[in-house]
Amino acid sequence: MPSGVDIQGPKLTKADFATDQTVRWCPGCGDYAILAQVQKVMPNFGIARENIVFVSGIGCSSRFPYYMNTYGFHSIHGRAPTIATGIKVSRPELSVWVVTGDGDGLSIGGNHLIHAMRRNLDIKILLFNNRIYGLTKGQFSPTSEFGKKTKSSPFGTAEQPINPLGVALASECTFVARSVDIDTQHLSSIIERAAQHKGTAFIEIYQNCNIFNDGAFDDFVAREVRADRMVQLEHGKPVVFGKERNKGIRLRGFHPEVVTLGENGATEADLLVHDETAQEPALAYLLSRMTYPDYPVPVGVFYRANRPRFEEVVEQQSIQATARFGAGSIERLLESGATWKVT
Ligand SMILES: Cc1ncc(C[n+]2csc(CCOP(=O)(O)OP(=O)(O)O)c2C)c(N)n1
Ligand code: SF4
Repeated sequence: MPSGVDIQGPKLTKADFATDQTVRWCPGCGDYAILAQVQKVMPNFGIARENIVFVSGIGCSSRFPYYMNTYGFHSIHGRAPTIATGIKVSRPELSVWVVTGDGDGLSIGGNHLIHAMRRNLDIKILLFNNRIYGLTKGQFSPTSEFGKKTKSSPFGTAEQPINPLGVALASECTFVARSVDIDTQHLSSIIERAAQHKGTAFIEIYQNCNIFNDGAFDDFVAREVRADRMVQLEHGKPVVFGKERNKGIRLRGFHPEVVTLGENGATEADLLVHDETAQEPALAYLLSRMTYPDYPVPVGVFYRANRPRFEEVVEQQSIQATARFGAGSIERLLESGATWKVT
C-alpha cells in the first residue's frame, strides 16, 4: 500500500480499474501499454477505488484519468502537480497520482512540477516522454533532440533538450526513476516501487507516439537490441549489461566509461556499483546523462531518499497552531492587524 495511505479496500482486479470510456488514443500508441501496467498493479495496493485520484493536465497522455476507474481530474495545462498538491494536503489519506507529458510537465508546467517535487508530497508522478507534442499534432517539445525537424521547427530545433531526470534530481525529488512503455515487466515493477515510496516519486516513461514521433526510442528499446543498448540499474549491484552480460560501466573520475569484462584487464570489481540511496545524487545525475550511442541507456531507480513530507509538516503546524491560538476564522484573519477601508 502506498505510504501515508491507510484506507484498506476490498480485493480488486485489473478489470475493476478499467472504465466504460472509449479510449481515444491512436491505435499503437505507447499510452495503452502504460495504462495496462497501471491498471495491473493498482489492485496490489489494496486501496478502494474511491480513495485513489489520478490528476492530469492537457495532452494525449493527460486523457489517462478517463480510463482509470478511480476519481480523477483532467485539469488545466501544466497544473496537475498544483491540483494534486491541494488534494494531498487537504486529504492526506488519499493515494494521489499525476499523469503528465513532456510538454505538459516540462513546458507550461515546468514551474509547477519542480515545486511539487521539492515539497516531497506523497504523490506519484508519471511523465510520459514521447519527445513531441502529440495532441496538438507534432510540434517539438522540451525533450526533443537538438536539431529535430518538426512542424514548428522546419529547419530543426535550436535548443538543447531537457533531461527530465536531471530536473527531478535538481528539484530534490526523493524518488527518481525511468522505465519504458514496452518493457511491461520493468515498468510495472518500477510503478510498484514508486507506490511504496514515502514521498514524491517521479518516473520518466519513454513512450512511443507512433503518429508524430514514431520510433523515437527504437535505437535502444527495440527488443533485439535492448540488452546491448540499455542497462537496468539494480541497487547494490555492479552496472553490467549486454546480451552476454560482459559489458559494464567503470568510473574514471566523474567520467563513466564502457568496458568489456576480460578485455584490457577489466574485471567486475572495477565496475561502478549502483547505490540508489547515495547521500548525494551526483551519481544518479551522471547516470541520467548517459545516452545512446555513447552509452547504454539506464532504466530503473536512480535515486531515493527519506525526507519530511509536505502534507505531514503542514498538518503538524496546523495542529500546533490550533492548540496555541484556537480554531482559525477567515473573518477574524481578514479583520486582524492593519486594515484599510477604500472609499
Ligand atoms: C494554455 C494552453 N496552451 C497551449 C495548449 C495547447 N496544447 C495542448 S496539449 C499541448 C502539449 C501536449 O504535449 P505533451 O504534454 O507532450 O502530451 P502528449 O500529447 O504528447 O501526450 C499543448 C501545447 C493548451 N491546451 N492550453
Ligand atoms: S498522437 Fe501520438 S501520443 Fe497522441 S494518442 Fe496518437 S500516438 Fe499517442
